[in-house]
Amino acid sequence: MRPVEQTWPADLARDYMAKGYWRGETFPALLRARAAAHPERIAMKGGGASWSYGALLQRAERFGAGLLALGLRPGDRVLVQMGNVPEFVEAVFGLFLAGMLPVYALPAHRKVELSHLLRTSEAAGIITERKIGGFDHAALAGELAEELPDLRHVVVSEPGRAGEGLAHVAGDAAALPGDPDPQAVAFLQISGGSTGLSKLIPRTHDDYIYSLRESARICGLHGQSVYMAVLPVAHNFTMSSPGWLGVFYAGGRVVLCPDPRPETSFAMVRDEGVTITALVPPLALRWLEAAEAEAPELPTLEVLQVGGAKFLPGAARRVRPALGCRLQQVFGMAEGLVNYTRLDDPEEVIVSTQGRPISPDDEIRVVDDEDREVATGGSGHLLTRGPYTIRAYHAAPEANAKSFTAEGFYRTGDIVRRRESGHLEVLGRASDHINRAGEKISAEEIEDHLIAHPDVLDAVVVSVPDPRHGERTCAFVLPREGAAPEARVLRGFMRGRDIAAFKIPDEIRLVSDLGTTAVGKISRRELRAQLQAQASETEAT
Ligand code: OOB
Repeated sequence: MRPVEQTWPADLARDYMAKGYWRGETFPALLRARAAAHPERIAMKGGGASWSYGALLQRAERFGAGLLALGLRPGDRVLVQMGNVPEFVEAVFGLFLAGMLPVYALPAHRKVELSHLLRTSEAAGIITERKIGGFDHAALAGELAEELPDLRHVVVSEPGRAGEGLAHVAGDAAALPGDPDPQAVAFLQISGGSTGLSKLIPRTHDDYIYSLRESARICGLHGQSVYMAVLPVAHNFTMSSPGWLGVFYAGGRVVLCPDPRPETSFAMVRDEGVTITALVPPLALRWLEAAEAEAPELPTLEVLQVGGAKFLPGAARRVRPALGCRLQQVFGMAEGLVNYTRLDDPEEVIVSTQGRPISPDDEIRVVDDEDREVATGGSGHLLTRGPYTIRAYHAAPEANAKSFTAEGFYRTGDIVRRRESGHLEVLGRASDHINRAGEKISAEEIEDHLIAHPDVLDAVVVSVPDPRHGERTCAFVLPREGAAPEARVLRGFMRGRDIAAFKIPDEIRLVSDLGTTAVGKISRRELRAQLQAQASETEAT
């Protein structure tokens, strides 16, 4: 079995320790410390269950020991595929306590993605729910176990008993191993690419706990914070920015929201006294629309985090008036680097940037196509390295050669502009510019103008090959409920916004749906690729 490693150069590792970033904390020690300090405090509620820190530790120990009793060994990789249920957290901490490495899959993953993740990680086990959203995951796991010789154990969380789904896997906590090496890999996260097959991201105890400890501080978390998990709990944003792990770090409470619709979420915010939650932009737009219609009373909600994809300034400005809370933009990646707008940043910075890095030692380079540094204020490719950004994917030499520079910088694939203050604006992906007769147009800039129109809920702009301009712009527009703005009207509206004429879309198509990706966010890169193909196809016929 190939070892899972993640190493930083020795001198940097020493520096990160000396600066107090890496403190030798580990996940087993973290949960034990919280359970010792606040045994009775509620750590998590969801699916009818309510667990104190003491109860969570006890369950995780019993489950982890149960995995050892089944024959799994410390060092084994175990894929976890579950919805937003408390058993997910029990399983993950059970694995940590047993010295095993969780491999995080999303509920939407099916055979192709799962078998890729299982093979690449050489996973010895899979933990899943019998059914998620009607799909039979137990049957699929069984099928995969027949095909993959490494996959020897299938553990199925049984439905119908609040928080008791994993109770049948139990062992004696005395069998658990000692604390792991803080610089060892704790788990494998998956890369956010919404197309193709994900790469595996090995994160260590030290590096990940540094990022979530600082995230908790930046987000102002404390023992009374109540975080509502709406997005999938296995996604890096929900897990550690500050996510449920950051909340546990701070000794607060996590509540799991069963479905992301505004009605359900608003009721949960009220019932549970939620202080902070995190959304992707399309969901944030739905919340804004609902809140503007019904003006819900959400007095406990202090912070709404929005991230994962670009949240356009026009929408960002509506958060405080509609929801009565502060907005925090989060621009992160499972590979490491996370940027936050700070809670006390000026409004203009909060609505129009995607924040600045967590760490003073997050090195940021903005470069042109030839890797030459671009002056502050100019736009370019974002490269980064630092105390919690990986140096390599697991078992992916080709991807590593493409994704990391010789000096160990990660090529994020994002085009950004860096301000004097260090705040970053995400302008798009490397291929999201439209080059119209030599004029570069940022798709997002045009989308931002379009969504400023009261009849437009969302918009995606792509380039289409054009005989005259090389490329021209095509805008797919999702109108608000009941609206059907005419192209002529939208063009007139955009002209009224004092922008260069070449930025007015050449073509505007109204659509009833813009589609979503596996994590439930609209990945604009993926969408543009799809819509671009569609637009070019209809062009050809
Ligand atoms: C988060 O992580 P991933 O790994 O699913 O996706 C990372 C990519 C980034 O490279 C960027 O292209 C995009 O998602 N992205 C954003 C963004 N946040 C992420 N693009 C524009 N604006 C933003 N605010 O998506 C993720 C991980 C941790 C925290 C938050 C998000």
